[in-house]
Amino acid sequence: MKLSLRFVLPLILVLAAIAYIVAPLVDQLTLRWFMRDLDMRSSLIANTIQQPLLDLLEADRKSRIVDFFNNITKDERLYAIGYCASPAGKELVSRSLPSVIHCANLDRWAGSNGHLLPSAQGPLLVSVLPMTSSAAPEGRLVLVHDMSFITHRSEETKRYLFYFFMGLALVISLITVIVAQLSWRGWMSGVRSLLRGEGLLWQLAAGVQPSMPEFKPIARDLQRLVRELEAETRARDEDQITWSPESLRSILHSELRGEDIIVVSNREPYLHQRAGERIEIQRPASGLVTALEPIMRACSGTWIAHGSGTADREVVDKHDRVAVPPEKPAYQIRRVWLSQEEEAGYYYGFSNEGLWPLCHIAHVRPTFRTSDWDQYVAVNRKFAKAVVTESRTKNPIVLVQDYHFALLPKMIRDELPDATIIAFWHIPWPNPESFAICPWRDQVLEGLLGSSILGFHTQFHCNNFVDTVDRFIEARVDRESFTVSFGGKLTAVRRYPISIAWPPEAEMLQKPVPDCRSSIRQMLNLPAAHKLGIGVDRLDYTKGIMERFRAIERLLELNPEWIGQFTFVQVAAPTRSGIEEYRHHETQVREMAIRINARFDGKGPPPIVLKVEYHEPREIYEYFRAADLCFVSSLHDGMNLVAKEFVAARDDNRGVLILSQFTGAARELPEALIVNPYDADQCAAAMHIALTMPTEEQRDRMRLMRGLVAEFNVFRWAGRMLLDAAAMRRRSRLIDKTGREVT
Ligand code: ADQ
Repeated sequence: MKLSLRFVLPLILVLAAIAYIVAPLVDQLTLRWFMRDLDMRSSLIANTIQQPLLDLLEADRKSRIVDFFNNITKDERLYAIGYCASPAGKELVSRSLPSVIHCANLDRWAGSNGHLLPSAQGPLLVSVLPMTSSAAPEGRLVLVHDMSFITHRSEETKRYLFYFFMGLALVISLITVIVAQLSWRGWMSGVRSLLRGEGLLWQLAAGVQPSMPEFKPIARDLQRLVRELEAETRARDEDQITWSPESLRSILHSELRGEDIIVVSNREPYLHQRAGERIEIQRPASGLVTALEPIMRACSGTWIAHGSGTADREVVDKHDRVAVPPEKPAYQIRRVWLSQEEEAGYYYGFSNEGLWPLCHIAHVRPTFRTSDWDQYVAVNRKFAKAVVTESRTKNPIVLVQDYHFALLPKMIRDELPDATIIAFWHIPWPNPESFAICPWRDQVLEGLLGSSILGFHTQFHCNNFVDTVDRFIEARVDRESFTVSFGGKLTAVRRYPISIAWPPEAEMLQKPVPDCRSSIRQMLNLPAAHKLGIGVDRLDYTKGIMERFRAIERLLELNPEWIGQFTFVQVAAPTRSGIEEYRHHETQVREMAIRINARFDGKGPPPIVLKVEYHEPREIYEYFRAADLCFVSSLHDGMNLVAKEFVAARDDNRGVLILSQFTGAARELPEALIVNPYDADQCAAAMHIALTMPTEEQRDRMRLMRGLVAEFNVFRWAGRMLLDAAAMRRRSRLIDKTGREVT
C-alpha cells in the first residue's frame, strides 16, 4: 500500500497542477474564440436584418419591428436585439434587452469586440453595430448574445478533460505500480541476498555462474581469483586458529549449527565389559575418538559402531542405543550387532586378510574369498540401514571411518541423496596395478565414490586413488580440482593428515623425565646410564618389527661398543590374532628376539626386551620419556601416530626419532632420522647417530617436530574436514536455490 502511494501520489499532484493551471488557461482561450465568433455572427445578423428593418422603418410600422425582433431572438443564442435611430431617440427592442442598455448610453457598449455583461442567467455579449444605409445615418443596432452556452461548453470540456486525465492518471498509475512492484521485488530480493551475503560478488565467490550472461567471461576470471584468495585466506585463517576441542566446537557452532552429525566406525568409543558382577567401561586409546568426541559432544550426534564389548547388549535401550560419556552423557552410541560369521567374513576376512595387505606393500599376499566379500557387503548394508534409521534429517553429515566400510558411502547415498558423506581411509592407497588384484575392485571404487569427500593422509595416496579410478572405471577425473565425477555426483579427494591431541593430557607428562628414566631402568634391571631405545606398535607385519630387530643386531655387529650398553624395548600389542598370518608373525618376532638376545648373552643386559601386551597410554608415555631413541620402522603406514606421540611426550626436547620413509609421518617430520627399514645397515647407522647425537642437535630437531605436531594436531584434522563439509553444503544449497551449475 505504502509502496503504491509513493508512486500514485506524485502523479495525482502533477495532474492536479495541470487541472489548476491548464484549465483556466483553456477557459480564457475558448472565451476569446467564442467572443470573436459571436461578434462575426452579430455583424452577419446586422447585415441580414438591415434591409427588412429599413423597410419597416420606412413604413413606420414600429410594432411590426418589435415582432420582427422577437422572432429573430427565438434563436437560442441571440438573447435580445434593439435599434436606436439616434442617441436621443427611443429604442425599439425585443422582449429581453437588459434595462441597462438604452440609446443614450450606447457608446459605452460600442467597440470592435463587443462587451461582456454579467447577468443572472450567465454572461451576455453586447455588440453595437452602426447601420450602413444612408437612410438611417445615426441608426445603430444592438445585439445581445447569450454566453451561458460557452460556460456550459467550458464546464463540459473541463469535465471531459478531468475524466480523460483521471483515466490517464489511473492507467499510468497502474502501470507505474506494476513496474514499481516488479522492480521493487527485484531490488528487495537483491537487497535481501546482499544482506545474506549473496550479491553478485558472492555469486562469483561461491563459484556460481552469475545470472547475467554478459558477466560470464569476467565471472570465470573473478571466480578463479576468488578461489585463489579463498585458498590463501583459508590457509592463513587455519594458521591463526589454535586447534583444540574448543575451536572444533566453535566451528560446529558457527559453520554447522544444528546439523545432524553421524560417525560410523568399526570400533566403538566406549566398550562395556563384564568383570564378574560389575560392568566396566573401557575407552580404547585412539586418536580417532579423541578427535571426534568433542564434535559428537557439541552436536549431540550419534556414533554407530560394532557392539563388541561383553556387556554391550546389557546397557543399551530397545533401539540399541546408549548415552555416553558415562559421567556426563552428551551423545549416543548406536550399537550394531554382528554374528560370528559376519565378524569373521567382514572384519577378519575381507577387511584384514583382503584389503589390509592389499593396501600395504608389506609383501604379504592378500586373501580374497567370495564368502568374506558377501559378509562384507551384508555388514556394510547393515550399517547403512543403521545410518538411515539414526539420521534425524534428510541431509545428515556422515563421517565414515576406514577400510571396513568401503561400500557404505554409496549405500548411504542411495538412501539419503542429500547427505554430506565424508569417508576417511586411514591406511595407504596402493598404485592401480596393486589395487587391481582385488576381484571386487570396481564395487569398492564405486562404493567409495558415493562420498562427498574422500580423505587420505597424504597427497601420494590421493594421487594413487585418482589414478586407480581413472584406470578402471568410467568416471571423469579432474586433476586440477582433485575431484571425481561419477554417476552424476562429485567426490572431492582430499589430504587430511591425521595427528594426535595437542597438548597431550597433563597426566601423560606429569612424571618428570629423570624420574621416568630411572624408574623404567630400575624396572628393567638396567644401569642408570644405560642407553634405551623404544618401539611401540600393534603386533602387525606392516610395522616392520622384524626389520627393526635385524637393524639392532646389525648395530651391535657394526658398533660392538653398544653391546651391553644399549637395550631396545619393544612394546607390541597383540592384534587380529584370529588371523593365521598374525599368529605366524608373532611367533617369528618372539623367536627373533630370543635368537638375537641369545647371540649377545652374557655380555650385559639383553639387546631386546619384548613385551607382547597392551599398555595404558600413560605407561607408553613413560617409556617414551625414558628412552634415548624411538624407532618406527613400518614397511608401509598410512600415517603412524606412534612417531607423533613420541614427539609429544618429549617436552624436555630430548630423544631422537628414527622414522621409516614409508610412513605418512615421514612427510611431516623430516627432522627425524629418515630411514629405509629394508636397509639394515642404514638403520644401524641411524641408531648409532641417534645414540651419539649431541643434546643441542636433539633439541633443535625435537623443537621443530613438536612445533609441527602442535600446529597440525588431530583437532585440525577433524576441523578441516568439517569446514570443507560446511563449504560444500553452502555451495549445494546455493545451487539448489539458483538451479545453476558450479564451474
Ligand atoms: P595403526 O596401524 O593402529 O593405525 P598407529 O597410527 O601407529 O597405527 O596407531 C597405533 C596406536 O596404538 C597408537 O596410538 C599407539 O600408542 C597405540 N598402541 C600401539 N601399541 C600399543 C600397545 N602395546 N599398547 C597400547 N597402545 C598401543 C591406523 C593406520 C595408521 C594411522 C592410524 C590413524 O595403520 O597408519 O596412523 O590408523 O589413522
